[in-house]
Amino acid sequence: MTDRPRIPTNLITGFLGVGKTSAIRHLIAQKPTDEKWAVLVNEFGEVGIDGAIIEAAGSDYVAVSEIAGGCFCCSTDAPIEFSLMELIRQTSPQRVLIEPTGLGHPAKVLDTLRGPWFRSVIDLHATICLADAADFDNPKVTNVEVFQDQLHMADIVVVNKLDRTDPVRLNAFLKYLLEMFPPKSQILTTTQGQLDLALLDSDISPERVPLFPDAHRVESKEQAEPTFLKNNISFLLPRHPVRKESRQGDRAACGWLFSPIDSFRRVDLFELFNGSFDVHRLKGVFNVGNEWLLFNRVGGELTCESIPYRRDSRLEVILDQPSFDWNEFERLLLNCLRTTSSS
Ligand SMILES: Nc1nc2c(ncn2[C@@H]2O[C@H](COP(=O)(O)OP(=O)(O)O)[C@@H](O)[C@H]2O)c(=O)[nH]1
Ligand SMILES: [Mg+2]
Repeated sequence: MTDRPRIPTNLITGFLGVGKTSAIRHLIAQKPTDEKWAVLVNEFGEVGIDGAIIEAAGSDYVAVSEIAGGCFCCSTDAPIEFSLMELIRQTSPQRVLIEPTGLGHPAKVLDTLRGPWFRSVIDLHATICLADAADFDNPKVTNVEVFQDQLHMADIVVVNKLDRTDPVRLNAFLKYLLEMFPPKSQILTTTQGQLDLALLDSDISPERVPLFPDAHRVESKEQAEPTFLKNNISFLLPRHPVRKESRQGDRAACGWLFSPIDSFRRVDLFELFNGSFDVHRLKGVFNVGNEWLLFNRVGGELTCESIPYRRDSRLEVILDQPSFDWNEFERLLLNCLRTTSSS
C-alpha cells in the first residue's frame, strides 16, 4: 500500500444531530461518478443508522463501513485502526470521509490518523466541524468538554441549520468562533449540510491541540461489552426485536433491531416519536409496508423522509436524562406494528 498515492481523508465532526450525515450525503451527491470513495461512520449507540443512510445515498463507487456500539475515541471495542485499514484494503478508495459519533472526541482519532498505521497511507486534510448555533445557547451542550474540543480542533467550522437560527444567536456564535485561537482557516454557514466539494481539499493545521484531552474516556464497563447487534439480522424473529441499552455520563441510550418482515403503521410511529420525552437524538429506519422511512429527531424537531434502504427496521434513541423506562417504550413501539391483516 505504501507505493500508492496517499488517500485524501477528512474528519467530519460535530455534536449530536448537527448535520454531519447530511453533509456527507451532500458531498457524495457531488462525487465525480468514476471516483471511488470510502466512508467510515462511528455510532455511539449499538444500532448503526448512519451507515444505512449513507449507503442508500451512494452507489457502487461509495463503500461504507460502520462501527457501532461506542466511540472510537474512548471504547476499546471500536478501534479505528482495523476498520479503516480493512476498508481501505478492500476498496482502494480515492477519498476517505470519517464521521465520528456526536459524542466523540476528535483528538485521539486525529492522533491515530497521523500515527504509524496511516501516515504513509492517508493524506489528512482539513477537519470540518458542523455546528448548530442553537447548541451554543444550550448549557447541556456547551458544558460538554467534547463539544468544546470538537470546535477547538476543527480547521473549518460550518454553522449549519441557518434556516432555524435567529440572527442574534448566530452573530454571538460567529463572534465566539472568530475569537478562537488558533484561528479557524474558514468559518462558513449553510443549511442541510450543503458543503462544497472543494472544501475537502483544504489543508489541515498541525498545531491544534485539545483543551480537554481526557474528556470522554471509557466511563463504564457497559461500554466495553462486545457489540452484539452489529448488522447481524440472522437471529431476528418477526415481532421480537433485539434491544441494547447503553449509557454515556448522564445520557441514556437504547437501540432496537427488528426483522425486515416487521411492518409498521407510519401514523403511530409519528405519534410515538413526537412524544414529550427528553430526546436529544432519535433516528431510525422503518419498513412501513409500501416504502421505508427515515425518522430523525433532534431535540423537539422530528423529520421523516422516504429512503431506498431495505435491510431491517432499526432505531436508536439518546436521551438527555440518565435513565428511562425502555420496557414501556418498547411496548409502545411494538404497538406500532401492523398485524398481518391491518394496514
Ligand atoms: N432545519 C434543518 N434541519 C437540518 C439541517 N441540516 C440537517 N437537518 C436535519 O437534522 C437532523 C440530523 O441531521 P444529521 O445529518 O443526521 O446529523 P448528524 O447526527 O450530525 O449526522 C436530520 O433530521 C436532518 O434532516 C438544516 O440545515 N436545517
Ligand atoms: Mg450522523
